[in-house]
Formats: sequence, C-alpha cells, structure tokens
Amino acid sequence: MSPRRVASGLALVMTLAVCAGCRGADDVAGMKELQRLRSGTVDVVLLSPREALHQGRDTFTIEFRSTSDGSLMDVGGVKASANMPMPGMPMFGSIDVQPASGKGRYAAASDFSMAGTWRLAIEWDGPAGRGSVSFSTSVQ
Ligand SMILES: [Cu+2]
Repeated sequence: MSPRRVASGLALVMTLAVCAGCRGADDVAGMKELQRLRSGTVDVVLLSPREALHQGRDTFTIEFRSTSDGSLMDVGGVKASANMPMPGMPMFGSIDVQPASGKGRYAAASDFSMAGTWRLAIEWDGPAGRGSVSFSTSVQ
C-alpha cells in the first residue's frame, strides 16, 4: 500500500471511531455548558463550543432536559429574544431558534450588536407545557 492509501485508511478508521463515539451519546461533542436555568420540571441549558457567546453573529445550542433524570425533553415550539437593558431605551438583539438533531435540542443563531450583559428570554410551548426562562448572559 502506498503511504497515501494508508493515511486515507487511517482517516476512515478514525472517522468511524468518532461517529461510533457520538452515537447514543447524549451530549453534543465539543460543547461546553455556559448556563443553566430551571423552570418547573425543565432545565434549560445554553451550550457553545466557546467560553461565551460573542458579539456580532454567533451560533449556540439550547437544550431542554428533565430535572428528574437529565434526559432531553421534547418541548415543542421554542422562541427566543434578546435585549440589553440600557438607560433611555433597551437595545434589541436577534435570536433565531430551529430544531436541531433529536428532540430537546435546538440550534440558535444570534446577532448581538455589542458586548456586555444581555437578557435572553427563551419560551416554549408543547408536550411539556408552556414555560419560559430569562438568562442574564455575558456576551464578549
Ligand atoms: Cu447596548
């Protein structure tokens, strides 16, 4: 076998190993938990590959987990909004939330116009009932 062939074979084996590791795993690989808030029987968790949310456009993950066993919960429709309380008038950011892989996990695309402390309101309505939480989040 040529060295190139060996290398591509190794890459394939490693890819398969990584995929086998993901399958059945309940966590998003490489994601860090930034914050968690509880509302009734639901834990709402913000996750990012980085240490914080970032100014400008960013993406992050929102998970909804059962407070009893930590499993992901189907919460149905999810909406989020962001504002920064400022003297005079609040500043508004945008967060678009879409269902991601599997129930209870959502992909969020955010746009924050400045760094600082933002209020992230997240609400849901579905099989787990209706609920909401409001995070105070540091955007870098
Ligand atoms: Cu501001």
